[in-house]
Amino acid sequence: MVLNAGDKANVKAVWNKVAAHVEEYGAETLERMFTVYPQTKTYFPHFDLHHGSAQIRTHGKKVLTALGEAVNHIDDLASALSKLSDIHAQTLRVDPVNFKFLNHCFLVVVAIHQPSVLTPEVHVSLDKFLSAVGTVLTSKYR
Ligand code: HNI
Repeated sequence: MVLNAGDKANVKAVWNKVAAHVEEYGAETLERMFTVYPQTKTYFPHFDLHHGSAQIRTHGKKVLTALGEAVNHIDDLASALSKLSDIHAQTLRVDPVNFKFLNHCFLVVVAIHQPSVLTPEVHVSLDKFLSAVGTVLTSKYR
């Protein structure tokens, strides 16, 4: 998934709106994922998954902060995400299909909270970026 210059600018524009809300949007993304794709809950047996859970908020913030780091290193996602890629492939062993579910839920959250920023063109660019992140995070499975 090749991000062109326009895609990169679009993703940065989205992140200007998301950056101030990483905990809120991150938690909502996870809650949506756990509700819509309940099989994703199996990776979090040690979490309190109720609405408003402190663990979900903390984890949501971690996930979106990592995505923000990826935006900051959008020209070199493989290096920026190398450590996280190791963790997801070797320790957590999250089935790659789940990255599509998380990405979709995040797109829904952006659409709800920042409708004006999510033009069709920006939607495509954000989708490409999230796919690229998912590809890197699932690149070290063996
Ligand atoms: Ni993910 C831990 C980022 C997708 C299940 N994940 C993390 C951490 C970050 C992170 C950051 C904390 C790592 C550490 O402790 O150093 N995860 C991301 C990103 C994506 C992603 C950026 C995709 C955009 N993770 C997923 C998916 C699942 C997932 C799709 C499963 C459905 N992640 C986990 C689990 C942990 C985790 C499980 C460990 C949580 C804990 O605290 O025990």
